[in-house]
Amino acid sequence: MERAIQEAGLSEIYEKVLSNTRLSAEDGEQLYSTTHLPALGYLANLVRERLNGNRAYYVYNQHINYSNICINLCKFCAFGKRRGEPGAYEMSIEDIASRIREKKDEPITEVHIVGGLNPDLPYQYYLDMLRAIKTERPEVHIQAFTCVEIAHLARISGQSIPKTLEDLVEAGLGSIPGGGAEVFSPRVRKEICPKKLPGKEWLEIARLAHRAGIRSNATMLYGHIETIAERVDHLLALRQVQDETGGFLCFIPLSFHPDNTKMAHLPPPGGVEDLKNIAVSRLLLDNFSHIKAYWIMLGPKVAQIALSFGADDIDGTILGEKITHMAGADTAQAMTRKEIEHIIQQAGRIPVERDTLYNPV
Ligand code: V47
Repeated sequence: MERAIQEAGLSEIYEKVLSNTRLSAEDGEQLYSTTHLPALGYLANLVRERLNGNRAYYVYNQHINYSNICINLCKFCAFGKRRGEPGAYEMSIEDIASRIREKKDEPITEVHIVGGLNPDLPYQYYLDMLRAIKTERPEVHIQAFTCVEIAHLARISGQSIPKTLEDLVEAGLGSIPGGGAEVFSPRVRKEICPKKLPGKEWLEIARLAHRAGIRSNATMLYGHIETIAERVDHLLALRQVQDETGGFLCFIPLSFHPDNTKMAHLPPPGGVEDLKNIAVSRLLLDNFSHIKAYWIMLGPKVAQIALSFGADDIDGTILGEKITHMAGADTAQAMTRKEIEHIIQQAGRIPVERDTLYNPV
């Protein structure tokens, strides 16, 4: 492999990886630009195995997308709808409680909740949702509301972000999912999600959550109009916050699904782009313990290969996801524990069931 690394012009980066030296923005751009995929994967895998050995994590989780009615209507999103539009929906607290009840016999440890910015739902709805889930399943960890939703909740409650977070934790919030980050670049946001919370504010909410002791995830939506430099800036902005707080649990590159969106004319990113984003994020985000290959978006086959390109986590059973499926994902709605363990073992890794905070279950 050293010969391949040399031929790829990646020897200096290889030396840095071996000596655990932080990579620069220029290194990041060079890694994204390489066409030598095996050399890139080899470098990322060195870091992956240094941090996580041969383990590949998964979580037994259930997804709830409580409403798709949204005031942002981002161009890349097929999930968000206006009220009254065909397909628009809003779950009642009882609907949500009954979804939790339906799965009570399954050993779920995490409930993952993301929704649109619904202008009609009151602040109390979100607190009631958390409490209702905790009443049904007191032991479950609730990972809910992206930084974008947290900003919306602070706005409708008329409170500060820290006070809003305090209320949510008191009602049962355990941690915050990584969505809404998209690409932080103002140029990209202006084009694809002009109404969404600016990137700087997303980062500030993550910081405030971490300071309040709430862990969160981070994502990047790639494969649309963003440049390589904008991807690298995004990753380095996350690395900076992680240096300050250490509060991010994992990073998840999200592969753009164009179907049924206002950007449906764009081709979806291919498998090479998917693997590059896993590998480069593993190499640049030296202070993140985990990189997740989100199988719902990558498909189980690419997710499985990603376990040798830097990823050490494959998300989980994911009962009931809607956001990716409305944008044309042809993956299943869920995987069983047996299926997940099988694809991990086939990749030569050891499956480890984890809870949300990466403690082995
Ligand atoms: O912010 C929306 C993305 C995110 C599309 O924290 C799309 O473990 C691709 O938060 N193509 C929400 N992506 C989902 C989310 C999430 C998902 C998986 C794991 C975690 C975690 C969090 O989904 C949005 C947006 O970036 N998204 N539409 C689309 N067409």
